[in-house]
Amino acid sequence: MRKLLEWVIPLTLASASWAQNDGCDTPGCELADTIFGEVDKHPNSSIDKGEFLDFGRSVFTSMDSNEDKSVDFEEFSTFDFGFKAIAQDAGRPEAYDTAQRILFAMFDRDGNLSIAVVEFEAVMNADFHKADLDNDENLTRAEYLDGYMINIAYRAALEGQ
Ligand SMILES: [Ca+2]
Ligand SMILES: [Ca+2]
Ligand SMILES: [Ca+2]
Repeated sequence: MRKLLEWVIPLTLASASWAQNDGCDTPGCELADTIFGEVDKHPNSSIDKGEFLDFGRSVFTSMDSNEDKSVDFEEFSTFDFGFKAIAQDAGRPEAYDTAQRILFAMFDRDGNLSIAVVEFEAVMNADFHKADLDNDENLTRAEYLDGYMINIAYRAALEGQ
């Protein structure tokens, strides 16, 4: 638990510094930007909650390779948006592994070492609202890049901030 807290505080600080940066100038940010384009099914440059949760469901299904409706750490760590290659290129594979463990622990709210569908959806829901700074039920590109926990965690790992 102590380890988790040591991470969360720098993550929060990193997130505040990114909020002033609307340009994308790192591979991690560019990848997050590409994913934003995938989630935004009706391209209007913001993601509504339906799009966000639909995307979450398809990610959950992709991760759950043995189709038992839960995701264990092995399944979770095998799935990769592309951040892993960037971490390897940047010589930061250990930081990436740590970020994955932290994210897994966040999703696994009851700590039974597996993520159930309800846990996953509850966290997606909470993360959407955390990122939606103006509470308009839509995530703009900036809100998504700077406020969504997954992006913050992986980018912090990749960029060493
Ligand atoms: Ca599974
Ligand atoms: Ca669980
Ligand atoms: Ca918003």
